[in-house]
Formats: sequence, C-alpha cells, structure tokens
Amino acid sequence: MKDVHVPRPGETLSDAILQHLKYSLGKDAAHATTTDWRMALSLAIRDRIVDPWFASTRATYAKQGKRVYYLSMEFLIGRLLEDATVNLGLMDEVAEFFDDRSLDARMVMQDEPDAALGNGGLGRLAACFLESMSTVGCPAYGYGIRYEHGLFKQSFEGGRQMEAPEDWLTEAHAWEFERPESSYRIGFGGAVKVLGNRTVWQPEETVLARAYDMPMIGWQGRWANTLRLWSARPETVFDLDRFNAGDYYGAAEPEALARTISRVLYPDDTTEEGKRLRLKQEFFFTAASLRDILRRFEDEYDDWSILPSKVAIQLNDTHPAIAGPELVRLLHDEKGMDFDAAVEAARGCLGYTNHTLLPEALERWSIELMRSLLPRHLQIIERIDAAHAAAHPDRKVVLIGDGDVQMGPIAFTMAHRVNGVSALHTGLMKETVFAELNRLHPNRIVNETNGITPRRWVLAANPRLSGLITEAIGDGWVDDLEELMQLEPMADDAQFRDEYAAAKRANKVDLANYLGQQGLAVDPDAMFDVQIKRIHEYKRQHLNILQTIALWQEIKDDPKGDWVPQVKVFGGKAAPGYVFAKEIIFLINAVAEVINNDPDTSHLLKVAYPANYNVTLAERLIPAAEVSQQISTAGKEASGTGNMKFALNGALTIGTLDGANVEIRELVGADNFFLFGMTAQEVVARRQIDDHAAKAIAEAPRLKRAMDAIASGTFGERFASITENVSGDDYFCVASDFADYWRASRDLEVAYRDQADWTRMAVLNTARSGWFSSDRTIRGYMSDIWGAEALSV
Ligand code: CJB
Repeated sequence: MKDVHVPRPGETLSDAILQHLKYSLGKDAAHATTTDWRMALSLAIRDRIVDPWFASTRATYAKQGKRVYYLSMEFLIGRLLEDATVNLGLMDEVAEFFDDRSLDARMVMQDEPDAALGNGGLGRLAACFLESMSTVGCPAYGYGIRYEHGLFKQSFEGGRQMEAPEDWLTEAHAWEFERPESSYRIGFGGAVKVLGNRTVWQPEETVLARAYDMPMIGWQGRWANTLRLWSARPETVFDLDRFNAGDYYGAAEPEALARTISRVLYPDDTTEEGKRLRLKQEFFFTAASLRDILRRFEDEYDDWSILPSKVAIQLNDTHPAIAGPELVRLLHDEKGMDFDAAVEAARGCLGYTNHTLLPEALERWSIELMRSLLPRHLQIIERIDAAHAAAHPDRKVVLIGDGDVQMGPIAFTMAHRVNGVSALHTGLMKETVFAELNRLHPNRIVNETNGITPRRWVLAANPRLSGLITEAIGDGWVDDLEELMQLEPMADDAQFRDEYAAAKRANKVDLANYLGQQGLAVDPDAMFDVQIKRIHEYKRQHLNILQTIALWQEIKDDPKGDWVPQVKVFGGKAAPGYVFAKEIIFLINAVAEVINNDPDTSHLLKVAYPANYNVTLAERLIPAAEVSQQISTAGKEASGTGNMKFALNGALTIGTLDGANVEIRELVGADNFFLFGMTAQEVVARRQIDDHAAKAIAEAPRLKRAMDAIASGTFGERFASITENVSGDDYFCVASDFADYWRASRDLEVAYRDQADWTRMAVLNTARSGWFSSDRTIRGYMSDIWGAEALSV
C-alpha cells in the first residue's frame, strides 16, 4: 500500500481520513467498503504516529541512551488500530466521525485482521511489553519473525478441533514499513576454516533476512518504539537454468525453501525435519537481530568494550538462546575481540527470561543437528562449556550432555541475569530446574512478575468500566495503575457499586448477544464463569468440565432447587499434535451439546465454547466475566497473565496457589479470592502415594458419578483416554483436587447470591490489581536487568 498522503499541519483527523480514502485508496465515501474506511482511518492514525516515532529515535541518539532489544519468537499483537487510537486519545473523535456517517467505529476497527504471531501467554506478554516500553519511554526494539501464517484458525466439526491456516498478510493492513535496505545474509551448515589466526565459518546455504518495521506507540503518543520483524528471502529468486530446461517446479525451489523459514509460526516439532526448521527459524531471526544491533552500535561508537553499557538484549524464553554463541562468534570471529572478552561482553548484554518449568519445553538439540546447521556455534558452546567446567570443578550441569545441546543451561550461563515470571515460579526455578546453576551463580536469578497493559485490557477493552473509574478518580490510573487504590473506599458506596454492577451487566448483555449470534442463547443474569487459555493438561480444563458435569447431575436430581444459573465459557486452542488436549476439547463440546439441550436444566446451566479464541475474543470475554477460572496444578503455571486481566476487570478468581495467582490473592485479599487445591509441595508429595487418583475418586462420589456418566456414553463417545488418565496415573492431580474444587465452586455460588457483597469484592479486585500493570514489570526489568533509563522526547 503506497501512502501518497502528506499530513498538513492543522489538518483535522476527519480531513485526514477523507483525504486517505480518496488519494491513498482511490475511493469516494459513497462507495467505500468497511475495509476502505478501516484503511483510511489506519493511515490517518499512522500519520500521527510517525512524528513521535522519529522523535523517539532522535532522542535516543541525542542522549546516547542504552537501547533494549527484546528477542522473541512470538508477538501476539492482535489488532493495532484501536490500541493506537486509544493511546493517541482520538477515540471520541473517531467515533464522532463514523457516527456522522451512520457507521459504527468499532465495527470499522474490528475489520482489522488479528495478527496472531504467537501461541499464547508468552507472545501476548511480549506484545504488552512493547506497549509498556513505549509508555514508560524505554528506548527499545522488539525483534521477531514476520510469519506469513500466524497461529492456525480453529473451528469445530462434530465437536472436534479443525485447523486451517491463518492468513493475516493477505488482508490489507497499514502498520508495516518494508525496509529492503535492512537485509542480512544468514548462513546455515557448511564448514569452519582456520585462516591464519582467524576462525571463519563458511556456510553452505544462505538466505536473506529482510526487515519490516511496525511503530509501537505508547500512552498519549509520548514515545514510540519499533517492532522489527524479519522475513526470509532467497538469495537467488529463480533458477533460470532449471526453468529453461523445462523444470518449472525445480526452478522455483530455492525461493520456496528460503521462504519456508518465515512461513509459519512454530512448525510441528515432532519430526526431525520439523526440529531442523524450528532451529533454523530461531537462528534466522536471532542472527539477523544481532547483526542489526551491532550495526547500530557501530554507527555510534567505536569501542566494543562499552557494548554492555549501550545494549541490553533480552531473550524471551530459550527460543533465541543461540544468541549467546552467535554474539560471541560475531564479536570474536568477525570483530576480532579476544574470546574470553567476547564471552564477557555477550554476557553483559544478555538477559534470559524463563517462562516454564515443564521439562518438555526446555529446548535441546541433538549434537548432529547442531553440527550440521551451526558447526561454528557448536565449537563455541564446547569452549564455553569447558571454561565453565574449569571455573567450577564440582559442577554437575553441562551445556552439552546426553547427546544434546542444552539450550536452557546455555541461556543461563550466557546471561548476566535470569528471571522467572512470578514469585512462586522464580522460587521453584531456584529449587528445581536451575538449582545447580543457581548454586554456582547465586545472584543471577531474579524475579519479575508479569504484567499486562491497562491501555488495551481496561481502557480499550472495557470502556464502560474505564469511564466509571475515570469519573470517580480521574484518568491518572491509565499510566499509573496503582491509583486504582483510590477506588477502595468506594467498594462500600452503594451507588458506586450499582454503577459498577451496571457496567458489568451491560458487558454481559453484549457477550450474550454475541453468543446468541453464534446460536447459543444465554441469560445475561446468569453467573458468567470463564476459562480461556491454551488447552493443556496442566491447565486442567478437564477438571472444570468434570465439575460442570457433576453440577449438571445435581441440578437434574433437583431441578426445582435453589440454583444459581450459570454460563460456563471455555475458549482456547490445542496444539495440532497434542492428542490429549484435542480430546479435552471434544469432551467439552460433547458435554455442551447434551447440557445445552437438556430441557430440565438448560435454564440453569449452559456451556459455551466459542471457536477460534484469540486476542479479540479475549477482549470481548474478559470485561463480561464474573468468575475467572485459574485452576492449574500448583507448580505448573509459571505466572499466567489472563488471571491479572480478569481481576482488573472485576472477575473473582477461583484458583490454586500457582503462578501469579499467589500474588493476586495476596493483593486483592484472601477474602476476595476463592482458593482451593493442593500447594506445589503437596502435589509433589501426593504423587508419591500409590493409587492417589483411585483413592481420591473413592472419596469423591460426585467425581465418580461424573466419570461414570462419561464412561457410559452419556456424551456420545466414551472418552476413555481422559477417564483412564484421571483414574490412573493422573499426573496433574485432577482427582485429588476435585473435592476441594467442588467445595470452592459452591462457595462461589453462595457468594454470588449476595449481589451487593459480590460487587463489593469485584470492586476490591479492580482497586487492588494496579500492581499488575506491565509498566511496573518493565520498570523492574529496566532497573534489575537492563540498566536502562527512561527517556522522553
Ligand atoms: N508460556 O505461553 C507460554 N509458552 C511457552 O512456551 C512457555 C510459557 C507462558 O508464558 C506466560 C508469560 O510469562 C506465563 O504467564 C504462562 O504461565 C506460561 O505458560
């Protein structure tokens, strides 16, 4: 899309939109489609971002500020137009503009494709961080991959998950600036040669990494950073010889092979080829980013020894962990720095965030794979490993062991700070996966509890609540979220509570209408209970659905009883190769089918599972939620961030002592949080008991009855893999936590009956969740890890 429109000083937003419609899109208002309007608006908004964006870059140069580089395989940015409009304070003007033309501004904004360049929490955290880094004025770049296809689109067929490719780039969008001049040649394979006193890697295959930039504007447009995504291109676009010989497919092969690298988010890594591609993706974007970082440094400075004082590089999980060895290679092999000094400089720059203790998620690559793709890096890792062994003769951790290159320990040894994402998770990191490395490097691990951006997750997503808050305490909360504390006394103010409850009710009506459009009628006065996140055994959606079945059975026993009507909402995708998770999805849909069509109970209990959960759907569900399900097996959820979004939007949590739930409960108060389940330590002990699941089932007749119903075919299939798992090994302790979960769920219902008191608790959740702003998290990283200072334009 060519932008031919030059904004003139004094031009109103309305003029700018109309100008773009005419001159950039070649349409007049009478014939404009929703997409035309959306593009015209986007371009008009984009024009207003460019100046602050340039000014931020200039300010960083002028002040020789330290820059932060956030390397992440995922940026789950979702839609950008509404975010940018809200941050520029232009929402009212935009709404008025479309009102005047009998169009709905929100509908226009919702025409934007939802950029799903991430899988879940890790990618969404990266997106919140980009916004917060701009809001607090931290000079920063996000670096990632410009996937042609983001996370697959989910649909249900007969209750089963179907996957279709996502295609965001085929739809018009306004945010990218292609930078053909910023291209780097990235190599793979080949040989390592020693030429004189230099070691030279001569790759056999190369691809080009081409940059695409998106501006990321902070609150009130005070600062804007860049998200730079790399797209893979072939060096030879076309093999003319093969084409001339009649081999038309073969002629296009080099291009197809190169482009595969940035084609899709997270290819299936269950096959060797899949693993190879995944490692290629990781090296591709990491290497391009590092070259870009060093190029920018060299433009300004000529002394490599000051690199760590000017450059902070954060590794978002182990995916970019090859950055350590690659930075050493660049500094030593290419810039001529002494090897040990290169290692020190690299470590001075690098920080590593761990996001999970699940052993299967800590990446490792076979030595053969590493040797065939990155032979020089393997040598460098061996040398760093040897130095580490020499410095710590009693060490038990190795960087290369069991035939694999261990990316977790590599990230740890190559970083000056390693952080966990909640207090509990950081503690467990020290005690479990990184116990040995923590012993050797006792001050390296720090905690930075996750956060979320209030601009998107309250101000934009929940305008009713935002308006109420601003009326009550002014708008200072938007970039100083702890100001929400001023709402605390209003929890006891009946009028405020009524207004707060009215905002929630209106959000529920919106959601009820949305579900209605999808064919499910729900009562907006029912209790809205929501569990939205990736489908995973440790997140225990199956615990929730078992509880739902048990509840349905009790209601059916006594349909005239005094029940709290409720809607159980599920949302989330399962990895395409994760058979058990897909079975959980199938079970939820099968249960929904039966329960929703049961004439005895359907006025009291409904199960909703809207397909294709994504950022946009989250923005719809969270403001309408009253109950937030955070029920992972304790010790397994590193932090969670959905839990924070719900609490802030006034949903009460039913949850375990896991991840950031612990901190949420401490802050909102134990009385305003529905706790259940074993602690992380108790879970570990419980697993030692023989037949712990069978014993738990024997003591929980409701669970037994629910499992029997499944096994007897009440929901069509018999779902043997699920019932056998829960009654067998039950690693995630669904059976053992069931009874207490049931108890907490009933406590919730009792509490819900007293609406005034419920709203009081909800207000307290909002008032006391201000600490979970990602602005606070970013300031923590800046002071504890990056040593970076906020600048202003
Ligand atoms: N997480 O989304 C992912 N993907 C991974 O591969 C590993 C972890 C999640 O990261 C979030 C952000 O830190 C956490 O809140 C969440 O608990 C964790 O599962």
